[in-house]
Amino acid sequence: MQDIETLESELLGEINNANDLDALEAVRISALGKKGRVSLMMRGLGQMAPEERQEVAPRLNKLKQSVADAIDQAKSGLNKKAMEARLAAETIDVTLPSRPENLGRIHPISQVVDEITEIFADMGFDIAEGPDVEDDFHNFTALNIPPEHPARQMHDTFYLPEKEDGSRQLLRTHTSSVQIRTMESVEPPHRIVVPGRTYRSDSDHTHTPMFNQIEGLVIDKTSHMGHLKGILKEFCRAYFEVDDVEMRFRPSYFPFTEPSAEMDIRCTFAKDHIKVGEGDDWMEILGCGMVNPRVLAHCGIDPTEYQGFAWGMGIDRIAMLKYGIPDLRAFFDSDLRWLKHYGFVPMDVPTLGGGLSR
Ligand code: 2U9
Repeated sequence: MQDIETLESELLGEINNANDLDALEAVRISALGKKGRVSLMMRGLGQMAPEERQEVAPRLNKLKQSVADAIDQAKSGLNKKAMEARLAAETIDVTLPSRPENLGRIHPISQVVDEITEIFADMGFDIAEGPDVEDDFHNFTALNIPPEHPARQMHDTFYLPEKEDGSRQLLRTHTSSVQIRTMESVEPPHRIVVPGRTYRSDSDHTHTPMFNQIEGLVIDKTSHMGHLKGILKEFCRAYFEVDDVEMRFRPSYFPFTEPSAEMDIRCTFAKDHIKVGEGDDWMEILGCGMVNPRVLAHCGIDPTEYQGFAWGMGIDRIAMLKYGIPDLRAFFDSDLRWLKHYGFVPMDVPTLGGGLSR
């Protein structure tokens, strides 16, 4: 029988020299496996005289234990080394610049919606959304547009097929139905902006059957036209990225607001885009007014306790104005060359601090 101490130092040497987990496993099998060198020596105990066995057995057990411990220790060392090598090979340098050119482009309408909602969110407004398919009550009646009202014809509504009960759903003609839904379901005060798609059966070079609007609503106990003007001025300054904008309010009529006004801003029309805040021209950008008390009553709000204002504007036109986009219909053509030219890089998220448009 081989000398136990010599075998131990041989095996510990082999364990020490195993460079990877496979080599270590081979050493383990050759030492402690069924036909391994240590196992064979243990099997030899059976042939020994009792006195000899008493002397050799504890030494063999010690050998087995020390080899098993050394293998365990080597194994955890090799595992650690393997993990370190993997971590080094798979490291991602998060400080490297991104490659936004591969991420496509943000459509100018989405960019402008992000810009406008950022401006109003910064003033403390919530963003509200609602369904494109509406019922008559939320799109018309609640907004003080009863069935025989001429505004119903003006809206050139798209209707869905008649239901069994004779009612017909429709594609919302403005996003105002979302303010109605908010007032029905949430207790006042309200301070919301509502971006969304709207639909009217109208198509020429300045109208598309689907267009985008953004509307705002403020309802509490003391809100008045002065607050409305202040909010809209701040909006124009931020959106057009100018220090000051002169505004002009002209009396107007909408069934859902009383009094109502249309707002113009001072500008000059340059060759392919406009300059806001200077010049001799005026451009209408939105309609607004104090919410008609009848509208509040339709939503279960007591008009003797609450009051407020609302405004609405078309997004497509103000996107064209800001970014010098000449043709409205190109917005909806899905032409990749157009999108590459007029679209925005995804990483340039508009923020008031970082700049809305760069
Ligand atoms: C509620 C009460 C009042 C929203 C308003 C306008 C005036 C307006 C047009 C602008 C251009 C629509 O896209 S456009 O054709 N909108 O002039 N919108 S006041 O008033 C509301 C909305 C909701 C409950």
